[in-house]
Amino acid sequence: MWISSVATVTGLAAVANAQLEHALSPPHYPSPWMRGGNGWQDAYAKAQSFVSQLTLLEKVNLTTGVGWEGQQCVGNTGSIPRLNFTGLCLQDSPLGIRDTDFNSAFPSGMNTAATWTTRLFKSRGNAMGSEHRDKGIDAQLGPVAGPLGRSPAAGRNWEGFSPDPVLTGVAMAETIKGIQDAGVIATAKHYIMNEQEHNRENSGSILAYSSNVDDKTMHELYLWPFADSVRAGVGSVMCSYNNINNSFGSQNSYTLNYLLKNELDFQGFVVSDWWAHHSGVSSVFAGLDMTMAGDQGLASGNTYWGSNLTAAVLNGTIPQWRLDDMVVRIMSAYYKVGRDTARVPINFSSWSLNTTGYIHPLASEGFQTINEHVNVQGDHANLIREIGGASTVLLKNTNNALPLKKPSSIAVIGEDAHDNPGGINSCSDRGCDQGTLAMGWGSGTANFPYLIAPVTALSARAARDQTAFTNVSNNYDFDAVTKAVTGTDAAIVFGNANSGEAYITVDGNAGDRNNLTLWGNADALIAHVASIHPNTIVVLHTVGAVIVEEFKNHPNITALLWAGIPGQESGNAITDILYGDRVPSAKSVFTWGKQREDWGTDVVYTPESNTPQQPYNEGVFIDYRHFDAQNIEPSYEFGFGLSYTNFSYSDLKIEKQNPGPYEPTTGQTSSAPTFGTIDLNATDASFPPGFHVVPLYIYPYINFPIPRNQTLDLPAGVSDSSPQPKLPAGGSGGGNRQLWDVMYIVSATVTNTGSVKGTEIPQLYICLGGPSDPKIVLRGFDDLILDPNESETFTYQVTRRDISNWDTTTQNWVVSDSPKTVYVGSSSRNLPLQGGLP
Ligand SMILES: *[C@@H]1O[C@H](CO)[C@@H](O)[C@H](O)[C@H]1NC(C)=O
Ligand SMILES: *[C@@H]1O[C@H](CO)[C@@H](O)[C@H](O)[C@H]1NC(C)=O
Ligand SMILES: *[C@@H]1O[C@H](CO)[C@@H](O)[C@H](O)[C@H]1NC(C)=O
Ligand SMILES: *[C@@H]1O[C@H](CO)[C@@H](O)[C@H](O)[C@H]1NC(C)=O
Ligand SMILES: *[C@@H]1O[C@H](CO)[C@@H](O)[C@H](O)[C@H]1NC(C)=O
Ligand SMILES: *[C@@H]1O[C@H](CO)[C@@H](O)[C@H](O)[C@H]1NC(C)=O
Ligand SMILES: *[C@@H]1O[C@H](CO)[C@@H](O)[C@H](O)[C@H]1NC(C)=O
Ligand SMILES: *[C@@H]1O[C@H](CO)[C@@H](O)[C@H](O)[C@H]1NC(C)=O
Ligand SMILES: *[C@@H]1O[C@H](CO)[C@@H](O)[C@H](O)[C@H]1NC(C)=O
Ligand SMILES: *[C@@H]1O[C@H](CO)[C@@H](O)[C@H](O)[C@H]1NC(C)=O
Ligand SMILES: *[C@@H]1O[C@H](CO)[C@@H](O)[C@H](O)[C@H]1NC(C)=O
Ligand SMILES: CC(=O)N[C@H]1CO[C@H](CO)[C@@H](O)[C@@H]1O
Repeated sequence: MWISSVATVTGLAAVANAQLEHALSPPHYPSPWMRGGNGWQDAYAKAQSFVSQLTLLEKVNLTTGVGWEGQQCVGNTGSIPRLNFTGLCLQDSPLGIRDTDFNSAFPSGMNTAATWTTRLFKSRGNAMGSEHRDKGIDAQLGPVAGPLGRSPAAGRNWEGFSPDPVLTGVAMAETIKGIQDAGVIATAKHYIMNEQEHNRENSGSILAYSSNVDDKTMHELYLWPFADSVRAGVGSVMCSYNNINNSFGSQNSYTLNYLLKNELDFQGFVVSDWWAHHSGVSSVFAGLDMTMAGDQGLASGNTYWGSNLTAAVLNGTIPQWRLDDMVVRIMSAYYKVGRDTARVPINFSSWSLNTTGYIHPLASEGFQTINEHVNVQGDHANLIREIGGASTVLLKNTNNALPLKKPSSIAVIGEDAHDNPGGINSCSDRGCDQGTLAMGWGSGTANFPYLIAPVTALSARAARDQTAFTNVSNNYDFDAVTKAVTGTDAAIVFGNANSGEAYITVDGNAGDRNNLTLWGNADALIAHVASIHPNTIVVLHTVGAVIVEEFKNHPNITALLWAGIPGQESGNAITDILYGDRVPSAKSVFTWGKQREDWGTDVVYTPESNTPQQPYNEGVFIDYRHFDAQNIEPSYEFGFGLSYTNFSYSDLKIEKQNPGPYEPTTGQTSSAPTFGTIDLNATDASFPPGFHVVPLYIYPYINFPIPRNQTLDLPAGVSDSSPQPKLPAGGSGGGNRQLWDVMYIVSATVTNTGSVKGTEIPQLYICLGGPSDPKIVLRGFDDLILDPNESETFTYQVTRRDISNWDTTTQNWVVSDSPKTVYVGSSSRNLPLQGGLP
């Protein structure tokens, strides 16, 4: 395996210009070494002096996980006892700390995006970061921009933000800044095109699928939010399980070396997804810097790196400069976010909520205190409730059904309004669909400290108002439902649709959803209530789009709300909205099709061969770009959402700026530096005398003969440490810095024409004008809080990047000659203002 994967990489070099069906990834070597630019200078200097004192074994220790359940965290690197440096702790998840207690369960990424509020993106990041910091975690494994959301049924879309790359990019950047301001390394993942769960990993003779995408689509869609992440200074990027052009994410020299480390000038470290690692030497050269969980397979006891990496340096196959670059990137991320001052010892264990247990759980060794039950929640409940409400999209509201005004009676119907009878955390990694849905399932989860079910908050509110209250949790007992709703002022029906990560199957759904309808008979339940009650209010807790065309058109369904998966304050958040204590302001972050076929892209459930190919033939046309291009009318469009007030748009102004011409980055890097000297005497790399070996634990020591004269068919240039050319589109974090030159300042007046105070999300779209461009693409947005009759100016600075296309020949961004139009309005299909960009 070690050798054959090297050969695989080499084999890829031979083929070029293949079609997408079996596209191959071009080789790109050597792996760019860190240079310490773009706000990384201080961290780089500190990392250099730290790394310069390390021995070979100590350096290898920082690159390699100790193996599954080797230590307290979900991922742990080796340590440096000589310097009293404990190993790095990497911990899930993107919505709160996984596998511990006294933590918060935040709203999903998708909900957060639906607020379209950068302040909330960053506050959530900062709150999550501080919780991770106070449990002793070095790196939070989030946020997520892969999956982006190519297919609505894909299982992990909710962990990320939106299929729109700009909305996701802004959310990534703000979340990263929030996490890292709290003194914790953020990890942008899963890089890249990890767009479905089925066949994401090798299984028997069937390889993980290959996402095959053309260069233009890569830049204009999937890479875009990762560029924003790098620009925001993200410390770490996690590669994905899948292949990209038939080369694994963990050893794809084109995506890692060329795109991420060269063009985007990424200065932090690349970590593998857990066991997404498939080779030793070739992954090192392809740009991977840290392997997780460290073992080759779950609890396999052996590793591609660790002692194998030590051997590969000792036998001269891997040059010192490359190992040093891996370690200096890891330590630079550590210093950049201030881990040297923010760090507290790890005070929890992923593997047990008990106070005492094994520090090395796999080996059942080291019984001690493992969990101090540190309460890290602070006042985050308020923020969680605010985001929950601010992310609830009001899709339909007829006859002023909402907000509720002290109704004399209400009925709350549906299992999704009620507690999970087994308990809030009874399903491991939330792998079930019982009771109210406030989180999907998989590794992207956290334990709930508590979960306010809608029935709890709504019944409390009813008691306060002296409103008669009935409820039914059973989705199948229509007689009880009929009895409960009859004669009430309003019947509020809850339904959900769930999804998650592939390693858990729920009701036959192996991560990805099998369908786009509601779960557990909820569609029939809603139809039943609507057939007998003239004021049926429907609330959906779903992980993405579901088919709602019938609800939309049903005369008795007076209101329809999407509440997403809002986290621990779910019931309070929806009550705030239903009663008007918070005026809805959220906008849908995805398109609602009328039928599954409308999206044009879908999950592939059954591989067509042992090397499943996923050609992204649709190019940049996913979600609204596809609906617009094909003139498909959705149930609700991207960016749509109602309020309890109304807004008008006027007075579009476009001011052209003159930033000067775009200059491609030129010149060369310095040659690869090394830090300190390493001892190449193999005898010194063996286990020290008397060393206690923890069983199945991954170490850097050699206890086998070092292979020295194997035939390695390595691609050209892998070891080249001489100065390398910079890329025209590169040179700065996220790409050429002139891409952020302001070309136009666009402004518009937004007025609250209704009678209550509310927040409007003005959205700015651009038509790039070329024959192969989408009708419009989102570029900017804001959240304006307006009193009745109040007006405010929405301003957006259109950058060069905003009006550019990727040119595959020059490998750079270009502003085409096509006439460009800017649009401003309240959704992707309600754009009252437009003007040409001169
Ligand atoms: C994948 O192959 C396509 C078609 O040859 C090419 O345009 C694209 O740049 C390749 N991408 C990667 C990541 O290898
Ligand atoms: C490598 O890390 C392991 C696990 O933390 C530790 O036991 C070992 O002493 C470290 N080795 C060196 C050379 O620091
Ligand atoms: C080692 O680190 C721990 C935790 O940071 C600290 O309590 C201890 O004093 C340090 N020991 C030495 C010898 O520096
Ligand atoms: C080194 O890698 C080879 C090939 O994958 C593997 O068989 C071996 O177990 C590894 N060695 C160690 C010590 O993990
Ligand atoms: C050096 O060691 C590595 C790790 O065991 C091995 O994969 C590689 O083939 C060796 N190189 C040579 C030239 O034998
Ligand atoms: C937690 O403690 C209980 C009671 O001592 C024990 O039965 C259980 O196995 C422990 N759980 C873990 C994960 O160690
Ligand atoms: C109404 O809600 C309460 C609180 O969750 C629950 O205990 C009760 O079973 C529900 N009633 C019905 C009929 O489902
Ligand atoms: C869709 O899937 C859910 C969850 O497995 C299931 O409850 C529902 O019945 C399915 N819908 C249809 C129409 O089959
Ligand atoms: C609406 O509800 C009323 C009962 O109030 C019922 O008679 C009517 O059939 C319902 N309409 C539809 C379209 O189901
Ligand atoms: C390698 O190290 C061992 C033990 O430290 C020592 O005995 C031996 O002489 C060294 N070999 C060389 C070539 O320096
Ligand atoms: C190196 O190769 C030679 C033959 O080319 C062989 O005799 C020798 O055993 C090999 N040495 C090692 C350490 O594999
Ligand atoms: C054992 C240990 O170091 N526990 C730490 C747990 O976290 C708290 C607060 O974050 C620290 O103060 C403790 O030192």
